[in-house]
Parts: sequence; C-alpha cells; structure tokens
Amino acid sequence: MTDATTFLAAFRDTRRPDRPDAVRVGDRTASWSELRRAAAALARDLPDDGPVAVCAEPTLDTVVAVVGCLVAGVPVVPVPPDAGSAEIAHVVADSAATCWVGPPRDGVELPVLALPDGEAGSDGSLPTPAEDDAPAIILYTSGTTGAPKGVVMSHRALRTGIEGLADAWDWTDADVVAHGLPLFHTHGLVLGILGSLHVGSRVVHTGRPTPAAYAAAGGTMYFGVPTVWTRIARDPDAARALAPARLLVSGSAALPVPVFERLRELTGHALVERYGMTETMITLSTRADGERRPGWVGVPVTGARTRVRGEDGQDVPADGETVGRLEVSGPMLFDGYLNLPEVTAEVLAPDGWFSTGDLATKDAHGFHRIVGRESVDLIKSGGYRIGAGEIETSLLAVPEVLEVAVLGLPDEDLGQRIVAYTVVAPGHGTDELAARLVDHVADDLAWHKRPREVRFVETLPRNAMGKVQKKSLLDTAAGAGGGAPA
Ligand code: MLC
Ligand code: AMP
Repeated sequence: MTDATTFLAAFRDTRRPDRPDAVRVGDRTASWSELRRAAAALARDLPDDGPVAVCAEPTLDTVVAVVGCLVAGVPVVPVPPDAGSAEIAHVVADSAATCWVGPPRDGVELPVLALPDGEAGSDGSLPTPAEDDAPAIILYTSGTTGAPKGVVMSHRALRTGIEGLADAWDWTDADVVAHGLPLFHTHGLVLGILGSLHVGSRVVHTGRPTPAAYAAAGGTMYFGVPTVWTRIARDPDAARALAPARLLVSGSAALPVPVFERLRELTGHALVERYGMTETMITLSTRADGERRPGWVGVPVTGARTRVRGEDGQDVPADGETVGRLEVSGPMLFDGYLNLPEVTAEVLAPDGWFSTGDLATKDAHGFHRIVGRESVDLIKSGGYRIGAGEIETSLLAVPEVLEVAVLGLPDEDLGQRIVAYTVVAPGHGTDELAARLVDHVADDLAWHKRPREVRFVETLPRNAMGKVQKKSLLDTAAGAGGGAPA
C-alpha cells in the first residue's frame, strides 16, 4: 500500500521516479531506492516485541535506522548522542527498548543491532504499513521537574502534522529542505528528514548548523532554531547566499524581532515563524501565501485548533493584547506520556485539548503571539527544552552543593542560557568547582543541558513556605544587567 494516508507516503511510492540524491547527511547521500533497500533490510532484522533505541547521531545511518523502524511498525526511540549516563539509563529503562542501534555505549546493556551490510539481500520491498494509530516514535522531552518524559507519537500524528505544514508552506516534491539540527527531536528529525520523505522533497543535512554550511546547502526551504538564524544574521555573506531560497523557517523558540528584520534586509525574505511542541507537532505557522509578522507565529495549520483561556477558564478576547493560556487540539497531538497516565491527564483533556503551558495572545484575524511560558522552570536554550528540576537534581548529587536553583537568563545567542545559583560551604566556591559542576551535568544528563554559568551565592531567596523565589532571582539578575526574560 502506498496511498497518501500512509506516513512516508512519497518515499514508499515506488511509482515515483527515483531521486539519486534524495537524502544527504554530511558527505553521504542516498537515493530513495537505496534508502528503501537499506530500511527494508533492517526492518527484516528488527525484533517485533518492543521499541528500538537508536543513537541519533547526525548521520545517514541514523536515517536508515529510524526509517527502518517506522516501515517495520516498530516504535523508535531516538537517543541524543550526547546523552550522559543518568539520562541514557533512564531513556533505555523507561522506554523498555529491546535493542540498541548505533555505536555501543557504556551502561547500555541492550543487544546491539548492526545495520545490515550494504543493502544485502534486500529488494527494497517494504512491509505492510502499521496502523495509522500505532505508536511510531517516542521522543524524550523535559518537564519542569523529574527526568525527561517519553512522548508517544502515532503514525497519524506525524502524518497529519506534516500535511498541515505542507499546506501552510506550499511544501512539495520540488523543494530541497536544508538544515543542520539534531536528529533526536521533532524539528530536525520529524520535520526535516521524515517530513521530506513524506512530501517527496530532497533533504540536505548540513552536519553542524553553521552559517557557512547553510550558505552552501542549496536549499529551497531552510529550517533553523532562532540561535541558528541569529548567527546567520551576524554573517552577512552567508545570509545573502540564502536569497535564492523559497522559504526560510524559524521555530522551536521565539525569533527575536531584530533578527527577523536584519535577515529581511540581508536575504530579502521575511522569515516564516511557526510554533510547536514535541507533544503537538507544529500547530501554528505563518503561511507561504500569507502575512509574516515579526514576533507573531501565525494561524493554526490545517487540522489544528487553538484557544486562549483566561483565569476563569473562558476564552480571552481576540484583541491581540489580552494574554491567556494557550491550548491546542488536532490529529497531530501525542497519545500521552509513556508510563505516566496521571501526568498525561493533567495536560491532555479527554476531549482532546492540550494545555501547552505557554502564554499567548490572539488577534481578530486569528494571528497568535507567544508571550512566554507559565513556568520559569522550563528553559529554552538554543531551541532545546530543558527542565530546571532535572539540572538541580543532578547538581545536588555533587557533595559540595548544599542548595541550588537553576534559571534561564536572557541570552542574545541562545535565547536563554542556563545559570545555576549554587550555595556551597564557605571557601568552596572556586572556579575549579564551577567547571566541575558544568562537566558533571554534561556527563550525567547531556552536553546541551550543561549550565553555561555557575553563580555562587550565600543563600537562595525563599518564601515563608521555604520555596525558592526564582522570580526574585530573575529580578536581581535583571537589575545587575542580566536582563529580564523576554
Ligand atoms: C558540541 N560541542 C561539544 C559537544 N557538542 N563538545 C563536547 N561534547 C559535545 N557533546 C562543542 C562544539 O564542537 C563547539 O566547539 C561548541 O561545543 C559549540 O558547539 P555548537 O554546535 O555551536 O553548540 P552550541 O552553541 O552549544 O549550540 C547551538 C545550537 C544548538 C543552535 C547549534 O543549541 C542546537 O543544535 N539547537 C537545536 C535544538 C533543537 O533542535 N530543538 C528542537 C526541539 S523540537 P567549537 O570549538 O567547535 O566551537 C521543538 C519542536 C519545535 O522544539 O517547535 O520545533
Ligand atoms: P519542545 O517540546 O522542545 O518542542 O518545546 C516546546 C516549546 O518551545 C513550546 O512550549 C514553546 O515554549 C517553545 N516554542 C516553540 N516554538 C516557538 C516559537 N515559534 N515561539 C516561541 N516559543 C516557541
């Protein structure tokens, strides 16, 4: 079956002419037929009794592994290649993964499944597609507290999410998608790679998302997080090289208005900004054929619905100013957090409305602006979602650390940078300890979750109940030139 209601429809459709350079990752390229044969060969070898963990390095092998799982109907768990010991142990245990694809890792006891040598013995015939509602992928993402949660996305959620974007962006098989984002999150993996295989566009993964690599990628559609766009805006030659593209798209965090304006000057493009979450795919976007308004993330994509609710549980006026809690619904939403039905029930109502935790406003034309997050404990740094709680837990395991409060302070490059306010015994607050704390988080959780700064303080501000007053720390940081969060 290769009809359009199957995820990865274009890639599955053997009637389409082959594309010799369908997927490029770094310096390796695969045609659709090569990828089909490699994925089919892997699918044949996969266990059918549980999720498969894939070490999601930015390589063509990762693409083969993920696509092999999807066509086999076996849920895939992309694991950040920089994941530290505690994080990797959690993801492997929580997902109940039955095998591991990728370079062996210390502490991972699972059987390692090697990718088949070449496309050995495979004619590229893909297995019968999984049911639309079957789980396709489990993406681990941070909450305000605790270890990352497994977000279960069905084939239907991925397919309808991509179809909404194809409509919003006029995304077709004539496009070449270019990006250099990680292959363990929605943005880089699901949209960039799998989205291209569904729509039929070529995709070029640039390795690291440097301005020079974007300039050389020859894309018609570029995907980037705001940090990537900020760096391109500071490199006028690289930015000008993007002028021939059709669409430049920003998402995963707020795009600063000055960056939008600077890129308009340099590239002639008003960036498309879109809003999404791991749990929801992309639900809001400005459109290829519509208004692009700096600081605003546009209108619901096809299939998605939104509402902005006030304290009283009612819709706030659609006046473009009144702020409320953003809720979304649609077929692109997740099924729930793995093993966490109660946590799921707190955010996903039985009628399908999901509480995003973001604060937003909507205008009379249905345009949305994201104003911020309800909780200061969810940090967005370089487009990565990081929970303050998981970093605090990790740091408290270091014997010298008596108390700690982690905050996201405004940062021109990363949007927010992770700062750990740390109380240690007198005399222990040295540069050596600060460096050791940063390394500890990188080794325990992930390189991209490491604090960028450790500030030693004598005490943390607490209220009468003993709860740390993070807003007060933010205000003090702003007064000291650290800036208030946007
Ligand atoms: C990188 N470095 C490492 C390392 N990784 N060193 C040791 N160990 C590791 N594991 C080094 C690099 O070589 C480099 O050194 C330096 O660290 C900085 O590297 P960088 O790649 O520039 O990283 P950094 O500045 O930290 O990150 C910026 C960034 C990154 C934008 C590249 O934050 C990023 O990839 N963000 C994307 C996050 C994302 O995809 N979010 C989507 C979530 S899904 P040197 O010496 O070479 O400079 C979602 C849904 C939606 O949100 O709406 O899309
Ligand atoms: P993640 O689960 O990593 O996708 O993170 C989702 C969060 O990223 C959302 O809840 C928002 O806080 C933030 N986000 C994503 N896109 C945007 C955007 N265009 N503008 C502002 N915030 C965004």
